[in-house]
Amino acid sequence: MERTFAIIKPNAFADGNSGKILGRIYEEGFKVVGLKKLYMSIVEAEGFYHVHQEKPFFGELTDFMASGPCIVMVLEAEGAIKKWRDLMGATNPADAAPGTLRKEFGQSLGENATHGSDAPDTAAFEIGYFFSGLELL
Ligand code: 3AN
Repeated sequence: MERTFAIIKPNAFADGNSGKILGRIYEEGFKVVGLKKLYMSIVEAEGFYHVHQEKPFFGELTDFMASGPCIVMVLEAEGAIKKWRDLMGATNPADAAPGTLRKEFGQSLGENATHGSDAPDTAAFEIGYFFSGLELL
């Protein structure tokens, strides 16, 4: 079993799509090991996305992630990292395949509805950034 870190981003939360996204998560067979709503500060968003700090879109990205509440989750499944990224679809909703979450709930490259870890080391960092061990029992 593998764990990955996922976010229902502020646009999807504000649009009232959290329930539909969670429904898809359960339908696809993930176990929801951790889940909480939070309202990230800019500093928290900058720390979370530190790998992108040199990118031109860093300010836009961190402003957006701190623009409203989101839901952070730890999902467990066999091959969870790839399985969740497959369910999310391509980063840009315009390129995402039909039936994927970003196609259905994303508005733009920035406001693309969901986040998912891209590798085991980033999953470990991202899970530990938002969840303590006690919250994942
Ligand atoms: P992914 O989340 O699919 O792994 P990355 O790692 O390329 O995508 O980008 C991290 C986040 O930064 C994405 N979730 C996306 O919302 C945002 N992003 C990427 N490129 C841009 C861009 N050109 N303008 C605004 N936001 C962007």
